[in-house]
Amino acid sequence: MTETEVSRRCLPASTLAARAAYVLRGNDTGTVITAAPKLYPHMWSWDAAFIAIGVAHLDVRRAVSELDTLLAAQWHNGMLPHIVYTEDTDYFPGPDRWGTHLAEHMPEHVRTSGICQPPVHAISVRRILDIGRRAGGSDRAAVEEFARRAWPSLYAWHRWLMRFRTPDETGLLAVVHGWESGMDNSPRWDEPYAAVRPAAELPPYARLDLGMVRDTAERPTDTEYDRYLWLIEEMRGVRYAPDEVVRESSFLVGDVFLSAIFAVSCQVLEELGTELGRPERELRELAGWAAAARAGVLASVDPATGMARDRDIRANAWLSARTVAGFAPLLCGGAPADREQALLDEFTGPGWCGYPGLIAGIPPSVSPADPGFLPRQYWRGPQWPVIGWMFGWAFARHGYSELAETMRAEGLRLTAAGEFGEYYEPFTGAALGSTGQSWTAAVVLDWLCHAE
Ligand code: 2M8
Repeated sequence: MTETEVSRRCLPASTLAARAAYVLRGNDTGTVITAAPKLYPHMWSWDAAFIAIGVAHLDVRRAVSELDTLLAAQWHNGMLPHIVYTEDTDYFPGPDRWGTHLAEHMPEHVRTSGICQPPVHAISVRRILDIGRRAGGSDRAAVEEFARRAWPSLYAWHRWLMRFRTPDETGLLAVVHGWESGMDNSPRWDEPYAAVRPAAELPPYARLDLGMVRDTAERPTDTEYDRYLWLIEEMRGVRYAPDEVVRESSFLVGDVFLSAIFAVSCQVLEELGTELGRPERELRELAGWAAAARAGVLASVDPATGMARDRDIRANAWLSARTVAGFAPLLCGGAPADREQALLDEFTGPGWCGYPGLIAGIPPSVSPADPGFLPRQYWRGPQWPVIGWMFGWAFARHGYSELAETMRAEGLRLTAAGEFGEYYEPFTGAALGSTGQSWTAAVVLDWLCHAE
């Protein structure tokens, strides 16, 4: 079958749901639902949050235990690590390369990476709570008990981000590695990565990811990997002490997308904390953190384009790659009405979701109108269902219910063939990267169950 034929197959909703459930069950090792069957045989932090939402529609307690596994790997200083490793050895870099056993704050019973990922977890807990409450009975009791238990861990996670990742006056939260953004090789990071110079001491390594995808051009290049691994060496050198990492890392960028997620997650956590009767002081802090991060996102907006920008803190310069992250203000809200409307128009217009010829109106990772757009290359052009889900969720939260419904319908159009690709070629709808990707199956289930 050709790519186009595959993409046009459109399964009935019930079959799609059954397949999504099958993928999630298949990727379940019992304690961890791996991010993907072969390419990613471990737990990733933000994947786990989305996966738990999808699983909640099948089995609320399994969703709770997935997040419990992640939270049990939380570092003693509050950081939620970006990977929690299973016993599988088919992924590189593994825990030995990270050398996180050297870190003062890593819990003894787990093996993790030494960086973090976007803080979508409060959003996940909130959604699972709502799904569990609707289910009623003992599910309701279990999920309510979980929310009470998880809240302090989430608060500690947000406090860690605030304490260690707001190194300048912009209000943006900073990442010390492109992997922390979740958008690993996005053009957002090209300039700051150009300043990362792997030294001769970079230990040799063999990539395993290239053997797991059909077309290696869908993955980052070796030059990019050298830089990714050099940053690990730098962090390992300071034993992952968070203030030293920020001081020493040759990559330090205020990440506008992560900051917007942080802002809205702080609000979600504050609302949940109010419901749970958490101390006033903690609730006030969360509101303050949300306001500071939101102000940072809104202040980053380029007056010429209306899009939010990352900030290269090392080079003291705004970054202007034209990526989906520019729509960050739509995630956290708070822009003046006319600017928000202009950004919504841009999002739905011919440069993005309305670009002629797209299979589905989900924002591509880079605008197809941009000269750097590469339709099959990871975070440099393909559409990511999970990003569509994030915007749909935010639209619903901010009262744009029609747009939220559009994201749901278009997300289902993109994924209708039922392969649950990691990402999709925007003009053919071909599933790229890994198939059977858990977070794709999870957001499809959530869209199908439509749990507003
Ligand atoms: C991708 O990232 C990992 C490194 O963290 C990789 O390429 O090996 C990204 O898409 C990231 O956002 C995602 O969480 C992870 C697992 O799905 O894969």
